[in-house]
Amino acid sequence: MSRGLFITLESADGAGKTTARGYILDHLKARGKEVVCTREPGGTPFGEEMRSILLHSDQGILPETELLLFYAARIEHIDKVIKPALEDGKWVISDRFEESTKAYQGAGAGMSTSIIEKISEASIKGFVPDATLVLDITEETMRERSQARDTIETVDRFETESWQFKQRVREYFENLAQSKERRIIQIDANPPIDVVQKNIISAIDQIVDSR
Ligand code: T5A
Repeated sequence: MSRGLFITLESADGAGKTTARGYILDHLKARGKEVVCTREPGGTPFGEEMRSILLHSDQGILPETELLLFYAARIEHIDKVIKPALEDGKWVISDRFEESTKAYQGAGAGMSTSIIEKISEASIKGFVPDATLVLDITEETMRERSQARDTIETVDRFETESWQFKQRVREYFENLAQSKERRIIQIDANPPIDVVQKNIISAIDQIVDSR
């Protein structure tokens, strides 16, 4: 049996990853793939507990603690969910993965790249996705979607960060989307949902057909 493929979705808040994960799942199933859908932070019972702390704790978590918690949850996620599924020949779609740490804790919160790289190397040891779809949105789209979506009840710790923080995160993903790295696929996530869906499905078809 051939190994499955690990595909991640990355973006600033509210660009459409969760929506995309749903139709990618349907499309891959229609193309005969067994698929595991997962997310970060989360993906395991431990990871979901960490998610609740990371997104909603009011205990004033230090940036270093936050960074280590994201990687702790990621180690569990890779070991207990992602690798076993891939070895079983399944395709794994994750709503966020390591690029989110580089964007939010790195670019957003200002943790140094070298510290993040050292912790990454010590914990997940160079495990990278086979493909990363980066949903690229402009500042204008980000403002429109966040106004339409955010209420006091639904916002998490990261969504209450300053606009400058959110801009640094968005710019990280904008630069990543333009990277020449082979696994990176840029998706313009500004148009209406049906247009974005068509482009994402076309990118997924290219990945399937290249296997
Ligand atoms: N985080 C995470 C870190 O800081 N470090 C890390 O290492 C990791 C892994 C996770 C938070 O944790 C942080 C980042 C995050 O702040 P989350 O809930 O996973 O939180 O992240 P969000 O991006 O906030 O998730 P959302 O569900 O809010 O956004 P999505 O998934 O990108 O967007 P989606 O699909 O839910 O769509 C949002 C809304 O926009 C509409 C949808 O219908 C929906 O209402 N929409 C569109 N509207 C118009 N046109 C389109 N093309 C649209 N696409 C979607």
